[in-house]
This record gives sequence, C-alpha cells and structure tokens, in this order.
Amino acid sequence: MTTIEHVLGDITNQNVDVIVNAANSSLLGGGGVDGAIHRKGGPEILAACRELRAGHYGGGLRTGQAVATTAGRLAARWVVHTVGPVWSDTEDRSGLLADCHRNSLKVAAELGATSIAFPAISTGIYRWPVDSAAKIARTAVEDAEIDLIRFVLFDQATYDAFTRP
Ligand code: AR6
Repeated sequence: MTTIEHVLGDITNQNVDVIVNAANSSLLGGGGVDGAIHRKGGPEILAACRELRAGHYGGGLRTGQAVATTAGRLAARWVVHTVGPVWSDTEDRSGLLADCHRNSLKVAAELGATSIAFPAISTGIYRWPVDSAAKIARTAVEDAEIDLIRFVLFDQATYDAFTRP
C-alpha cells in the first residue's frame, strides 16, 4: 500500500529517502527547486553531477529520464534528478512528464528507498499549466510500489491544484 501525501512547503526540508529534483539536462544546477536543492545540499551534489557528466551522461540527461546522486547535507539519502519537458502550445509532451515520475520511482526502487518527495515538475520555469501537471503526476504514480509518496508544493495555488479531487 502506498500512502500519497500533499504538503505545502519546501522540498529541501523533507525527511524522506529520496528528493526529486526538477533539473535540466546539463545536471549542473539552475534556478527554482534545482537551485534550492544545490544551495541547501551543498557542493557534494554538484560534484556528483559533474562525475555523471564526465561518465555515462556526457551528453546530459534526456527529458523524462532520471538519475540519482548523493543528497549531500540534506536530510534525504539521495537526490533523484529528472528533466521535465518544457511546456509547448503545439506539441503534447505529457508522456515525458509522466516518464519523469515513473523513472524517478524506478530509480528510487533500485536504491531501496521507501519514501520519495516530488516537486511540481515543469510547472515553474518550464511553464507547464499546474492543473494539467497535477493530473499527469497523479496518474503516473498510481501503480507505484513504495511506502510513501509526498508531493511538496511550494505555493497555495499549486497545492490546491494537486489536492483538487
Ligand atoms: N521546494 C518545493 N518546490 C519548489 C521549491 C522548493 N524549494 N522551489 C521552487 N519550487 P521549477 P521546472 C516549485 O522552476 O518548471 C531550473 O532552473 C516551483 O514553485 O523549479 O521543472 C532547472 O535547472 C514550481 O511549482 O522547475 C531547469 O532549468 C516547481 O517547484 C528548470 O528550472 C517547479 O518549478 C526546470 O523548470
């Protein structure tokens, strides 16, 4: 049985095994939740990302894919970085947004994690409408096999969209 929780707050404060980062394909940091995770987690996370870029992820991380690093100084054990799709008015990229959630869960399962926190991937700098993102996220995690999934929503409007029945 998976418990799904929604909280209004900052994902960097969550005491869970895995925190999901809404990263970009460079894996080398950015603004939004990505910036917050690197700031609070410290330089170990960026060092681990640089190692990934020097190895298997030389070309960066593709949209919809997910990869784990240390969580540095965060309370979590790992950060799973995923790259959400940029919203497009002309192309349906919903499958890629669902992939972010499914692949993050897969990486978490491979790590043996029992709890995971997601931000509202793609709904900030990548401009995905929050109602749509909430529906896609909800459906994508439906069949997850992990004890706890916590959506950590940074503002009231996003929280409302994710909790609307
Ligand atoms: N905790 C939880 N949610 C947060 C936090 C936080 N500390 N900070 C922001 N959010 P965004 P994206 C919310 O822009 O749209 C970066 O530069 C935010 O309010 O972080 O996937 C990356 O490097 C919004 O609801 O991610 C990429 O270049 C949600 O997190 C790009 O942004 C996602 O907003 C990715 O854009």
